Amino acid sequence: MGQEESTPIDESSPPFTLETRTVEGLAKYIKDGRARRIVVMSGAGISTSAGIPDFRSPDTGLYANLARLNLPYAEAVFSIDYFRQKPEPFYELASELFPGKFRPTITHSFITLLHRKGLLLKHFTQNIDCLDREAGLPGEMTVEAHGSFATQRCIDCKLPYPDDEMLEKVKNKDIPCCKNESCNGLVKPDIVFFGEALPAEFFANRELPQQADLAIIMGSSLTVMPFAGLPQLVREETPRLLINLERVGGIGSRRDDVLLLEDCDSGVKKLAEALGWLEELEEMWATTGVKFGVEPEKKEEEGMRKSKDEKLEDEITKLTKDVDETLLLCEKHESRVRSDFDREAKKLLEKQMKMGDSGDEQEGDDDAPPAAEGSKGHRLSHVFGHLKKGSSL
Ligand code: CNA
Repeated sequence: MGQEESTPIDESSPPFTLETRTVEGLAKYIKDGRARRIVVMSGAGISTSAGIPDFRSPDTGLYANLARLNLPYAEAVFSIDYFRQKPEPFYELASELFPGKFRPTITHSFITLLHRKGLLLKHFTQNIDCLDREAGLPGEMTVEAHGSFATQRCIDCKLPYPDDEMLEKVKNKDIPCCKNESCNGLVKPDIVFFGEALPAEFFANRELPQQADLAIIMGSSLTVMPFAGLPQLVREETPRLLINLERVGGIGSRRDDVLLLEDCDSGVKKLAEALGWLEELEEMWATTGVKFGVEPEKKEEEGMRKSKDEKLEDEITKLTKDVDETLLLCEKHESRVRSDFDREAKKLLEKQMKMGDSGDEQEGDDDAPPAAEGSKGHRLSHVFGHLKKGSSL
């Protein structure tokens, strides 16, 4: 496999297959039904947000953090010769990485979504963590190029070892040995160590990238051969999307290469959004959290939406109550003012009637209601029409 031209494509050079070399251009290509055989190629970077370190990221990568295992060199933990002599460091690591502890990422769910939409031709992965299976992707859709923790066997006689017993051993950091007592060889998960051949399945499916009408490469440094050669097998006119923190493997040098140099999870969300699949993807990913005690996000969202509606309703009820109370207060106030007024008016009337009887003329009481201009005898009759007819104020 020759080394791919790595010079980035000249921006001014137009794409051949896509309308634009962008996520939107890719989404249109998929929505137009032109991508029906998608091949995904993934590496450790799709699982880092689940909490599993990759190998080679400086500081956070596994190789940068193996000092505690006292290895002669970092890769020794995955060397079959070293394992034969000293299996303990591998089992120390295995107890940390064993499947069941980690929730799949939204990127794993995106691969499952491609499959459910009938668009996934194959998922090639270098990962050994089985998180794609945990995200609901059927085992036969993935080529685990470097094997996985899913099964295990004796490294000498190859006798398979039971899953439940393996789980117990790994939990207790015990070293499992062959069930055949005459063999008693070391048992190892079926992950490919340095010095071991790749599974036959890898070679049997190696032609698939040539049949693809879209390749999505995610979270790999594309440094481990022969896996690293797979993107080059994709036909020249077939679009390739790289979602990775860094540019790798010469991707970005072809006319239909699209680069999203960022976190895998945010990259797949961008693509899903451009496709109009984001809600569906998030709902699918939410289901993977149940096992880990994470409430499905959709429910949370619904809850949030509901409580927003409820809050609005509460607000309206409160406002209505306030208005009612204010109106009631106004009515009470009006009726009190009115009755005070009536009382005063009545007092004034009686006084005036008395004065009328005695013939005295007297200026209005200071406390009495104001008199209408120019009126004397009928000052308040237009207001107090309910008072005794024929009476004058
Ligand atoms: P690697 O060589 O460690 O490279 C990882 C790549 O992913 C690098 O280019 C990183 O920049 C990039 N990356 C890291 N995090 C992210 C992220 N969140 N978003 C986007 N990009 C990111 O790993 P490869 O898979 O390329 O190397 C192959 C080895 C790694 C295989 O043999 C695996 O078995 C092995 N491995 C697997 C796992 C796992 O199963 N989860 C973990 C660690 C190593």
